[in-house]
Amino acid sequence: MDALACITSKQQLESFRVEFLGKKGRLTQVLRGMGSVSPEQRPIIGQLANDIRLFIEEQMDTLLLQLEANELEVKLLQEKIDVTMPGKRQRIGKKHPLTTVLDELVDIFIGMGFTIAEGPEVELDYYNFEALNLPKGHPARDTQDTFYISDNVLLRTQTSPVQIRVMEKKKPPIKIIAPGRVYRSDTVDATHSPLFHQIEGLVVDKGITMADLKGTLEILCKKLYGNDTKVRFRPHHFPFTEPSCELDILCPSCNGSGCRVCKSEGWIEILGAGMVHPRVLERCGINPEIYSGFAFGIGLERITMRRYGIYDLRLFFENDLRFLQQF
Ligand code: 2NM
Repeated sequence: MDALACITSKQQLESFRVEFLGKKGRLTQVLRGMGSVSPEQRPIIGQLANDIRLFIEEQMDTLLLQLEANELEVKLLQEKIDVTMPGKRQRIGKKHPLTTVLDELVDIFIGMGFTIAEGPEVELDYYNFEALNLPKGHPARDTQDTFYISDNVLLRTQTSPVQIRVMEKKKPPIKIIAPGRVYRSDTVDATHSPLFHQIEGLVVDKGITMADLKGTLEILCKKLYGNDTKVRFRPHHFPFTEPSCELDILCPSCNGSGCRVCKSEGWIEILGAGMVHPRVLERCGINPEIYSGFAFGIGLERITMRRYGIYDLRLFFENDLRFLQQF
């Protein structure tokens, strides 16, 4: 009993068990010695040894429960937390301004029934140029502004290849936008970056005309800049559309009289567009005698810069928190 009273841990209790009840334990030794006890005394001593074993085991069980309770109490004391202490503040980030404007544009197009198409940023020369009516030797595919990976592989310079891939696979009606990163080998300055973002759109069906193009893009501008926005369509040239145009909005700052915002132009260029060239449709397996379509391309950076008065394109890509936290 004295030996039990000194025990303060489970390890000590285990040593005690080995010492008294183990294979070579003291009580076991007593039972082994039964051979030398007279037959009359054997049952008495056997009974006694058994009673002692039961008694020790009972005492050990009680002690074990007590030790475990003590252990838990110590643990609870050690792991006590003060729930009234102030927590660590979680800093929540913000959307990048390009993401904000992209999300807004995507919402507008979804509302007009467009779906979103995606494709590879590493493209084949065929999808980026050839299929878009830009044959080898065309000035727009000059190596000066295209990142070539090999003769036939490049970083896409616009998201039109996505639309070519969709037209190849899907029969009209087609009504998609293709947002994403595009790459051009420009020298970096306040208005040029080798990586920027475009949203191109494409609508192909029977009987699509320039009126659909004008209506759709005017509604886009009114949703983006307000219902009283004035638009104009200026003739332009793109190799993949015919006819082609650019869309301007009347400068909301000066109402057309000319100011710093519109650089004295009175109008602000928003996007390029046109009726998809019949040769482009044909190459994708769409019969231009039956179907027609319009397409457009919007530069995300330019729209975002104007929206927030950002004067240097490089700020978008530097990830400076002082810049990003302003929006
Ligand atoms: C623009 C301007 C005009 C355009 C054309 C096509 C396709 F694939 F249908 F031929 N996609 N996007 C297009 C037309 C893009 O960006 C200023």
